[in-house]
Amino acid sequence: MIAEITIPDIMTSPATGNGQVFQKIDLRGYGYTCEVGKPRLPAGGFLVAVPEGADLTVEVLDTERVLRENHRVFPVPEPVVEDGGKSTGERFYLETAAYSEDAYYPRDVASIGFYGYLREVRVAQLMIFPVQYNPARGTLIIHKKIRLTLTVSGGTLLPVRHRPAHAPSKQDPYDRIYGDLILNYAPGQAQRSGISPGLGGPHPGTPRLSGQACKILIETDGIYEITRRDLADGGVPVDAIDPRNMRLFNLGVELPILVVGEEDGRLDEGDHLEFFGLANTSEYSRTNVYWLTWSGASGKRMPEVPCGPGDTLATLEHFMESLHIEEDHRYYSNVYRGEGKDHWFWEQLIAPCSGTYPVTLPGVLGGSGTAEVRVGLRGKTSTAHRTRVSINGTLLGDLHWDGMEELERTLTCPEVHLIDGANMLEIDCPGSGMR
Ligand SMILES: [Ca+2]
Ligand SMILES: [Ca+2]
Repeated sequence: MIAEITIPDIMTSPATGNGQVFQKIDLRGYGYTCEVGKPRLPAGGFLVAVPEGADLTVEVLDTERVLRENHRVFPVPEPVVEDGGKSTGERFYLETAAYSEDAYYPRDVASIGFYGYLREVRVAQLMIFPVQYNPARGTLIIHKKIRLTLTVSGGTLLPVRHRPAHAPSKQDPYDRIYGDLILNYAPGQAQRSGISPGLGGPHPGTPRLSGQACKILIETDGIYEITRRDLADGGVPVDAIDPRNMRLFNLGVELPILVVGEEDGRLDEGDHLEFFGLANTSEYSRTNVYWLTWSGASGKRMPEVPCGPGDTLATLEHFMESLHIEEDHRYYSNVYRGEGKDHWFWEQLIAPCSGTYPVTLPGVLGGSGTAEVRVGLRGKTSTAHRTRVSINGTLLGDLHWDGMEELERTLTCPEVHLIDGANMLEIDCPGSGMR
């Protein structure tokens, strides 16, 4: 598919920061780049419908461009995040290294952003950056017209959905909305998508029939076993299906499963499938959706590895063990550079303040060994931080760090300081003033 995008005229306005004069550059209908401290330039997002499992690539064929000199573009300000994770303002910040580079930013005029769903239509985001800026030379390239080619490769992981009887077949009331939002939308396209609407039951773990697939809803991490009876109760035609063809999907990606008793091609009493499921971690729901299908090709399976103890191994007297302790009580939607990062936190500590966390360690040897204590912290202000980590009153580390970044630090702890049973970990924030 070839697309031609005409860019409206840019608008510039003066702005000051740290006593210096900059220009803000705006384009009607466009947003902005969002890398804090780097030049703030117009960015546009367009949605392109793509089949299930397909990738979209973009190549710029040519552009009509003009060059402008003597510009100093205003940088993306740093958000100020206050209690509760809400952004309450912004402050000027300029990344000196980015502003001394002799290269155009953003590097590409077009790129592919996220993949997602607009109700039943799978879409990819086409990102357009019509203005590029070379900070070292102060030059702008303004692309007035951009011709590009979009290529779709791969596709259709999930089977085409069998529409339920009540669904309208001709006029989709959302067609007009899709048409406004999706570059290549053709009426009726939503019906050809492989995604089924929400036919699942309200009870987590209960599979429900939906055409040639059933939906499995889970709320906690763990290994799940689904028996022939569970599937029959959910309406799956257990006598008619070949368990070798069972496939499990999450977010359009097939996951390996274990199907016990599938070799004979029949799903008998006692046969079952197992998979490792993860809960959803968003602010809105713990429920994650897994799709089970059973038509077409054979599915991905977990490899089996023989791991008998053998007869040459000595009996272990002690061994290393890891314990992961994490509680998620507070959700912050606005986490600095938070894309793909943990938004759930145990507790907020505002200096001067300290928190204590009971830790049960079963079977501590109490010898001359060394344990590792790894702590994960996240700065909430752009100031300096000081954090002291102790266990059972023994100081393990005095950490000095800066900004709103994540900090993961591994500290060593002589085993003699650990107790077989109840231990107390302390995180102390005396305040940066003591630094
Ligand atoms: Ca069987
Ligand atoms: Ca967490």
